[in-house]
Amino acid sequence: MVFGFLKARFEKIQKALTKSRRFLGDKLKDLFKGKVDEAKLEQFEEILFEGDLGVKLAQSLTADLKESLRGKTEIAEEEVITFLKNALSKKLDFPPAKETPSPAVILIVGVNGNGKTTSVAKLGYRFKEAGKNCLIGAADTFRAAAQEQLKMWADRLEIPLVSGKMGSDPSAVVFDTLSAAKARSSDIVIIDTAGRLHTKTPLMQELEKITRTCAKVWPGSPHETYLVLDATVGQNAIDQAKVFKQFTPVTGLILTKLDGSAKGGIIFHIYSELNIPVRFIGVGEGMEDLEPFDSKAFINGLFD
Ligand SMILES: Nc1nc2c(ncn2[C@@H]2O[C@H](COP(=O)(O)OP(=O)(O)O)[C@@H](O)[C@H]2O)c(=O)[nH]1
Ligand SMILES: [Mg+2]
Repeated sequence: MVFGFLKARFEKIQKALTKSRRFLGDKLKDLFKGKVDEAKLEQFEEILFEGDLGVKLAQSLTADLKESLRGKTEIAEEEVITFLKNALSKKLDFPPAKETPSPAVILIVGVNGNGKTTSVAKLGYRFKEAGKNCLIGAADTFRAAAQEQLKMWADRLEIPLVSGKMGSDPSAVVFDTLSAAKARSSDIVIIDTAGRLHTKTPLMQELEKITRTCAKVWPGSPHETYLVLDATVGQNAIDQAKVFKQFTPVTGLILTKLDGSAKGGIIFHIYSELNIPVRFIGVGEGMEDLEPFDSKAFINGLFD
């Protein structure tokens, strides 16, 4: 039973990584058929770079591979893959996620269209399945469509929702949500926020106010602030994360749309640049399509 569940999870991740695998694992396997020479090592670096691992990481992994070859001219492709799997898992050496405390407030932030609202719904589904009493706060008061979308999800999931008037101060919605959560003794509160361009300072300051409001109404909250990044945008995700990190303490990342992305390698680049752990990955549009990030399953999925 447990084994069947793990297998299903593994297959889901495997499937979501199909495009990324074609871009990385499959290319490397092809490259290392036959003799190894300098040109191949250069191509190795190029493939890593094109696989969105970033220049620095591509260079250092290539140097490490050279070192481990030590003049050998033949190497089985499996050896290169094993080398790379080990080297990559060392690059994601962040501590595994602790179980979310209960009660807890989870704040969801990120750029428009990255998948915040969908991730709120997916998290709600997960926690509800785990028997938690959830409450969702609709602090995206910017677009009517956003509120409707979240309401639709909340209705489907049968999770209560607190929202505010269109155009009202999102911090006021946060205040109402946390007050309601206390009154109803909710276990998990998930707060959706408006998409903000990381380049617009006033919007980023609004985020600071939201975080402050959380702490005022519920000391110690938000317990988690997840930044939602879209895996299909590559390098730009790193620029976004850098700015968000300045305005709010980001405790983890949700990397969405891996199912449609060839840029799964971005995870290594993001962590090497920002030191923020990836906590969940989005592998589809449905409420069940969110998986806790497991570096081993992820790395295997990139190659096998
Ligand atoms: N394929 C895929 N689509 C996703 C994923 N997460 C979100 N989406 C889609 O991305 C679009 C934008 O998502 P939304 O949650 O509205 O983004 P928001 O603006 O950040 O709230 C929607 O069409 C979602 O269905 C994912 O993991 N995989
Ligand atoms: Mg939204």
